[in-house]
Amino acid sequence: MKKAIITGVTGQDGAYLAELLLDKGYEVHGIKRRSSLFNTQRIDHMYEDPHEKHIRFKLHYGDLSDSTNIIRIIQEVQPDEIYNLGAMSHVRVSFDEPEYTAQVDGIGTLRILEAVRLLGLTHKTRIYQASTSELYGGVQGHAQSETTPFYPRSPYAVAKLYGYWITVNYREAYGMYACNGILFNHESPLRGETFVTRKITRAVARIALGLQDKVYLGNLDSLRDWGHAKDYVEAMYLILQQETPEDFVIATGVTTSVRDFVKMAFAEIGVELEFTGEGSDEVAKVVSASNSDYKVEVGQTVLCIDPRYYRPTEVDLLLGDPAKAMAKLNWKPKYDLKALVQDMMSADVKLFRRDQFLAKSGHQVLNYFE
Ligand code: NDP
Ligand code: GDR
Repeated sequence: MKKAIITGVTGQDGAYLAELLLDKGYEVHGIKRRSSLFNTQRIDHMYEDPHEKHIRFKLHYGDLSDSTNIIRIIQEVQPDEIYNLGAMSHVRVSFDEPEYTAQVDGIGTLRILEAVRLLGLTHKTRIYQASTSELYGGVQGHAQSETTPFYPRSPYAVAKLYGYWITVNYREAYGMYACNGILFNHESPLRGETFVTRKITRAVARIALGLQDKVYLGNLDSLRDWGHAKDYVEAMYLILQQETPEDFVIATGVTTSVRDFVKMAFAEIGVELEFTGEGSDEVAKVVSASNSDYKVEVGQTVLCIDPRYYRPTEVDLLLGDPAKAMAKLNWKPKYDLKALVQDMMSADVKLFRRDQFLAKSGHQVLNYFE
C-alpha cells in the first residue's frame, strides 16, 4: 500500500486530495495544525477512529514553521509521496503577515525537502510543491506557460517563488523527484470563505434567502482563470506519477473578470444586474428577478465597493496555458466556469437554508461577511 503525507490536509485542496488518494487505495497521513477550535470540518466525513488498528486516514499534529515535527512525521511514515499544500494562502493577508508567510510558504518548503534528504529518503519519496499562478503576477498580456518568466506582486507570491526554486534546486542538486504544479485559481464549495468566488456565492445565497442585503467587494476588473479544485487535485496526483519529475501549469485557458463572476452567480438565482458608476463608486442593482422563491427586489442595490479589499499591488490578469499538462499528463478539466458556479451556488443556497431555519427557530447564526 502506498503512503502519502499531505500538509494542509484541512484546507480545500487537502480535503479533495485526501479523498482521491484514499479512493486509490493509499494510506493517507494528514498534517494538521493545533487550533483552539476544531479545524477539520472539510475532512470529518473521512475520519477514522485512531483507536482502531487498521485505519488508512491518519492525522498528525504539525506545523510548517517547525522543522522538528516535519522530520519526525516523515521519519515515522516513510512516505512514497508528499504533497506540500500547507500555506498561508491568502494574497491580501500576506501584506499584513509578510514574515510569517515567508516562514511557512517559503522556508516551509525547504523544511520538507531537507527532511527528506537528511532522512536518506531522496530516492524513495516523491514531493509535490503547491506552486501558483501568482508567480507570474506582473507579467501580462499573453497566456502564461511553464516558460513564462515570473514577476511576483505580493509577499505571498515572493514566498512561493522561493518554494518554487528550492524545489527545482533540490531536484537538480540531489536528483530528487520533486515537482511544482503551477496551479491557477481553483475553487469549489469547500473554498475558504474570504476568497472572492466563495465570498460572492455565499453572499448571493444569503441575499436570495433574505439573510443579507448586499456584498462589499474590491477590484471587480481583475481577471482570473478559474477551475474546479476537484479537477486540480487529479492533476497533482498525475504530476507525481510520471517517469521523470517536471513542472506543470494547470489551468483552464479561459479568463473571466470578477464582475462577470458576480453576474454569473446572480444569474443562478434568476437575477439580472446592472452595474453603474466607476471605481469605488461602482454599484450593482437588480434589474430583474425571475424566481419568486427568493427575496430579491428590482432596484435593490446588491453590491458596493469597499477599497479595504484593494491590494497594494494587484495582479490584473491571469490566464494559463495548460497545453503541456494536457499532452503529457493527459489531464483535462471536467468542469467549466458555468458548472463551477452552479456547484458553488447550489451548495451555498443549501448551506444557508439551514441557517435560515436555525434563525427562524431562534438560534444565533454566523453573520461574518469579510
Ligand atoms: P487553503 O487556505 O484552503 O488551505 C491551506 C492549508 O494550509 C490549511 O490546511 C491550513 O490549515 C494549512 N496551513 C496554514 N498554515 C500552516 C502552517 N503554518 N503549517 C501547516 N499547515 C498550515 O488553501 P488551498 O487548499 O486553496 O490551497 C492549497 C495550496 O495550494 C496552498 O499552498 C496554496 O497556496 C496553493 N495554491 C492554491 C490555489 C487555489 O486557487 N486554491 C492556486 C495555486 C496554489 P488550517 O486549516 O488550520 O488553516
Ligand atoms: P487570489 O484570489 O488573490 O487570486 O489568490 P482571491 O479570490 O483572493 O482574489 C481574486 C481577485 O479578486 C479580487 N477581489 C477580491 N478578492 C477578495 N479576496 N475579496 C474581495 O472582496 C475582492 N474583491 C475583488 C482580488 O483583488 C483579486 O484580484 C488565490 C489564492 O488561492 C492563492 O493561494 C493562489 O495562489 C492564487 O489564487 C492562484
